Amino acid sequence: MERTFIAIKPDGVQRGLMGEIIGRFEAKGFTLVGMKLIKPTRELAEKHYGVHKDKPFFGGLVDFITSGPLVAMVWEGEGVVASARKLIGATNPLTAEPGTIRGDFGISIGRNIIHGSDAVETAQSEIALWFSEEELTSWESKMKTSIYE
Ligand code: DAT
Ligand code: MG
Repeated sequence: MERTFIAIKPDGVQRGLMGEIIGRFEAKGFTLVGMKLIKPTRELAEKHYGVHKDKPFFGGLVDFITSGPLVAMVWEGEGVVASARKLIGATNPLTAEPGTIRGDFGISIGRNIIHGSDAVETAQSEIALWFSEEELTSWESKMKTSIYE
């Protein structure tokens, strides 16, 4: 089954949006298979955002993501990578559609509340970066037959 890496960034934690965000993924029908509250090291943050290392916003992005605790999660389900990106919304919260997490709760691109992997391969490397195998738990929801045809 497909998995994706989701992080509620320090702004989402500070603003008390953890329950709201986790609730949206639960209500959609996806399964939480790993979760931890951590203040990432600079090394971890720089690896996570390595693809952006030459961008002008990279320093500020790493400063921000290491500024406080974030909620790192792995969610599982059919098509979860692309679906999570839709639940999250466009990168800039000001133009993200209402109904999406960023569209409903944010204004600034540098305070866009949540991260989600952008492709299946990215998800696999991000999950391996943030979680050990022992931190992930496979389980089957008893609602499975009501969620999947
Ligand atoms: P996404 O998080 O939607 O995958 P991204 O990978 O292009 O977006 O960028 C990673 C994060 O970097 C993004 O969530 C917020 C920040 N960011 C992107 N573009 C930015 C910009 N122009 N100015 C400031 N921060 C930016
Ligand atoms: Mg991205």
